[in-house]
Parts: sequence; C-alpha cells; structure tokens
Amino acid sequence: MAGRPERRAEGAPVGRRAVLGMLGAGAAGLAAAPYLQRGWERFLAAASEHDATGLTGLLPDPGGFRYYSVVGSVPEKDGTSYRLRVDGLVERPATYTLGDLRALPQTRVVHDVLCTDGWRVDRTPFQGVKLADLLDAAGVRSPGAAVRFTCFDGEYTESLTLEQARRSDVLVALDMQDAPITHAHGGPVRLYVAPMYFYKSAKWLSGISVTDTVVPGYWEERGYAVDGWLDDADRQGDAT
Ligand SMILES: Nc1nc2c(c(=O)[nH]1)N[C@H]1C(S)=C(S)[C@@H](COP(=O)(O)O)O[C@H]1N2
Ligand SMILES: [Mo]
Repeated sequence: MAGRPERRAEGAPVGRRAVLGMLGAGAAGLAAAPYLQRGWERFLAAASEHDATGLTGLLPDPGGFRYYSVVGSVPEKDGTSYRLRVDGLVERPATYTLGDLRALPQTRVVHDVLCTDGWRVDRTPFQGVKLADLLDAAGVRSPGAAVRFTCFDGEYTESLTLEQARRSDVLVALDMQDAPITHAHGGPVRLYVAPMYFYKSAKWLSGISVTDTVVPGYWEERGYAVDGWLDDADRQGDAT
C-alpha cells in the first residue's frame, strides 16, 4: 500500500483485544479498518506481503519473518555512517557509532517473536547492548519517566516506560539470528523488546530520548496498545 494509513480520530481508543479481534477477521477485517493497514515495504513484491493475494506461500519467506516499513524506502547505514543519539532528560547526552556499540558488553536474548498480524517466529536469538546500560551511561535525570525511540526512516517512533526500558530483555540489538541485522530487518541497529509484540521493536534505530511521559508511537497513534505485552510476558527471554 503506497499511502499512509489514515490517522484515527482522537478520543476513540482501541484496546489490544479489539485490535487483535479485527486482525483475526483477516483481510475483511483490515478492509473494514483502513487505519490499521500497513505501509508495506515497496522494495519487496506486494504479493509476498499480502496473504489476501494467496501468493505468499509461493514466495520464499526465510525464517518466517515478514518485512515491514511504513515508508517506501529507507537509506542504508553502515559502520561508517551509522550514529545513535541518546539525549533528552539525561545528564550525559551521547552519540554512539556502530563500533562503540559493538565494543560494549553484549547480551543475547532468545524469545518468540510475534506480530499482531498473526505470524510468529519461535525462539529467535537477538544480541546487542542492554538498553538499561545506555540509560545508565547517560544518567536519567528528573523528571525522566519514559523513553522515546526515533528511526532513520524518518517516520517510525516507539516508546517505553523507563521501567520497561530497564528490563534485561530489552536490547539495542546488533545481531539477529546470530548474524548482523540486515537492512531489511532494521539494521545495523534496531530495538528488540522481547516481552512485547514486535511492533515495539523499532527498526533502523537512530534516537533514544528520555522524556517525562510516554509519547505514543507510530502504530499506537493508529490504535495499537501502548503497552504491547505478550501474553507470556512474565517469562523473560533467556539471556545466554
Ligand atoms: N522503523 C520501523 N520499525 C518497525 C516497523 C516499521 O514499519 N518501521 N514495523 C514494526 C512491526 S509492526 C513489526 S511486526 C516489526 C517487523 O520487523 P521485520 O520487518 O524485521 O520482520 O518491526 C516493527 N518495527
Ligand atoms: Mo507487526
């Protein structure tokens, strides 16, 4: 879909159950809820993205992942051009290169990945720097209570409370399935929030800003729950 989804009218919250219910209705449900439709990544054939075409099964779908982007094209960043900015309500704002992030202690988390669209990839390893470590290095200052994430696609945003952000299964991820994260999957650096639906895991991460309140992210402004907990969220990802 080329266009951006319509923005929902204010004051009409849609709970996660309601959203999942609509998604459960499949293509018909989506057609009835245009604001939930995706901006599918255009560099892949539209057919590979859309079960409604019936072609998905004919196309390679390595590892069971789909590729999502809310914009048509995203610049590629590498070890030379990539930067991650940490700022907002912190004592020590910082800018990290990919090399800086690789040099920090790495944590590996294995958890099931679930998208609200219904697909899942079980036991997926992600590895990178604990978000908590970057927040500690920056020194959160009062009245910091939440974290806002921005992306170098220029559109997508996400958010977590500070408490959620400090969980040990929330990573600034550099590797996925034990290899550097590819551009299509949000590389070189994406967020990985293991205990929540995959929409919380912002791809192409470029900014981490500490804020005083939770600022709803891209899909959250369009009806998704701000707290994207999986049903088994209590089970932390196994750090190895
Ligand atoms: N920047 C950005 N991050 C994003 C998205 C997106 O469109 N843009 N989609 C989200 C959704 S809904 C899902 S399911 C996952 C998909 O990740 P993948 O494309 O690596 O499978 O990324 C999440 N992070
Ligand atoms: Mo998703």
